[in-house]
Amino acid sequence: MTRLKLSGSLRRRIAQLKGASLIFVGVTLGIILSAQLFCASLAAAQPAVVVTMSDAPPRFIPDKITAKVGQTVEWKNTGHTIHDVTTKPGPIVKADQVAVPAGAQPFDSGFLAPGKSFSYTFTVPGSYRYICIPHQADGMTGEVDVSK
Ligand SMILES: [Cu+2]
Repeated sequence: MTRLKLSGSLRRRIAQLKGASLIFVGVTLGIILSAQLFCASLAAAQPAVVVTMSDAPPRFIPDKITAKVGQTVEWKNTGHTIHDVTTKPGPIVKADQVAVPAGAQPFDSGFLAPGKSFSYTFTVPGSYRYICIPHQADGMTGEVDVSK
């Protein structure tokens, strides 16, 4: 095996290149890691499921979804009229039209103007049935089945 005889200046240049490439690798890894962390935080902030609220016909799309405990569902009013999401029985909402599992608090978005949205994070597993108050007579109802 023969070894190349390198001059001192060439050795120093190679050492400099090695140092520079190590810095490059370090910076590249740093960029990749921070991009991954950024994506992970985006994923955590994004709802598990998005349900749109449409006008014609008045519907929740999709009207039946599943979610895991801790996940957030977002309802978006993509229509041109007011919609709402409620699991709360009241003067207008009959008790048998809505349901939440034992131990869960009913929720109500209030009236959502076009373009507005409502998010709810499910913490109790079970079956949730909700309606849109202005369009309950039109069959605008939905269901979320939440598993552990
Ligand atoms: Cu509606």
